[in-house]
Amino acid sequence: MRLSRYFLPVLKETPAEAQIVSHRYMLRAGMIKQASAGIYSWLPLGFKVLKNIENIVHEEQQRAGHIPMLMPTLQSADLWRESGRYDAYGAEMLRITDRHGRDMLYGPTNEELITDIFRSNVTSYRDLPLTLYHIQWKFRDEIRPRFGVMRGREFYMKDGYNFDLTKEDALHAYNRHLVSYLRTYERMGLQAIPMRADGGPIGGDYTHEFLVLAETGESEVFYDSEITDLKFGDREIDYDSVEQCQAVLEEFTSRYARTDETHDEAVFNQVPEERRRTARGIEVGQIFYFGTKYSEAMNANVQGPDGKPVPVHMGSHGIGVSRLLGAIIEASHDDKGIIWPEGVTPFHVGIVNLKSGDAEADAACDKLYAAFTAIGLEPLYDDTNERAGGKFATMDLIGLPWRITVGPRGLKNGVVELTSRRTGESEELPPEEAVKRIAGIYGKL
Ligand code: P5A
Repeated sequence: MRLSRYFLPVLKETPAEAQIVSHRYMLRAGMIKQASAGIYSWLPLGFKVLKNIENIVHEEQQRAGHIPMLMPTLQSADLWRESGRYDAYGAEMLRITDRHGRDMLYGPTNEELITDIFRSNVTSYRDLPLTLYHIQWKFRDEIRPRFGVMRGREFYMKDGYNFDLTKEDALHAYNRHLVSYLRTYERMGLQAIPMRADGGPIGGDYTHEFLVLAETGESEVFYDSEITDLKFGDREIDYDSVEQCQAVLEEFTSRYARTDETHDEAVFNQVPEERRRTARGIEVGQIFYFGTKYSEAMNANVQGPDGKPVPVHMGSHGIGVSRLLGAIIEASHDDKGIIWPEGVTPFHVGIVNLKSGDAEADAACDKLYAAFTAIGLEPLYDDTNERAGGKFATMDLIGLPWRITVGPRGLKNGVVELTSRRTGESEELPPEEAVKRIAGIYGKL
């Protein structure tokens, strides 16, 4: 993409309404614009990152064997009356009446709708196990929407639902989700720690939240510092293996790690004092096992092996896709702007032309642009007439992990400058070498 043809409305001023760094940078980098309280338009740069995050979530869900689909945002109130949550959900639910006077709602989550799909189509235990998921907008009329996309009213969530014959099978589905979430967050450059939490309006008392440690996080958390040394890494896992998934769950949940909802001072005090930590965290996901809560209320039975109807065991599993943009920025920025991890960056590399209009500089930039495009990498090429300082400031703000600076002086010596956004270190090298280096970083050699 050439910057002269793009829509990147960066702001020079720091918006007064933004209290935390991720919100400030998302506004300044022209990623989002508030449409009304807690509701945002996703401008091109923000939309690109949102889609990158969504793609990682899709890939990891399908790697774990979960099946993608799409349910609507608007739901009928009747299903929620069956489960008893229409009244229980309270003021957070946005209720709508259609022209026929029918009660509708903008879905805050989808347990009822998916259970209805299941009971209408699945009748035998032979069709289990089954895990369906979608990535769709949700609405929760939060009393205090704040921090931009972190606590929105309209937000984007991946929500998945497992259906199993027995509790044991459903717990395997739970473990499988835990494993796939660890992989998912690490691919985004995040450490998200599973912590025992509370079921809230979703239900069930077996649930973990995934938290990214950050001072600006809304949750208070208590943990054994050893847990921060754990990495999932690039280990191969067989998602059908009960033992393998169980082993990962045990490895990642055996140390003390809880949110304030389930915190137990007496148990915490058994952790050696030097390892006890109290901190704040951003909740980027949550997994639940709630057994037959919805299947019993809504008659979602299958015929078991003995021919008798049995209610299915269920769980639901959510990832805060839009919140993740904020969480990643909170975890990865400096005083100049965002520093995107390679896994989610909106463009793979920035090209800064120090002298647009200079025939040699223009030709060198065009050549770099074509070389990256040919290997499937997407550059953002600043071909504008802005002065060098302004171009660098914009590149630093929007946080592309790598920048190539092209100017007549370097070109005379046959070199361009390659700069890492994270370390700030620069190196002069021939343009072909710079392309190779970037190609290697993104696994395109
Ligand atoms: C699990 C999937 C559920 O709703 N039902 C379907 C279950 N869980 S949850 O924990 O309530 O939400 C899942 C994740 O969504 C994100 N999230 C939000 N993101 C932005 N703004 C909000 N107001 C908001 N509320 C929830 C969180 O990341 C949460 O973990």
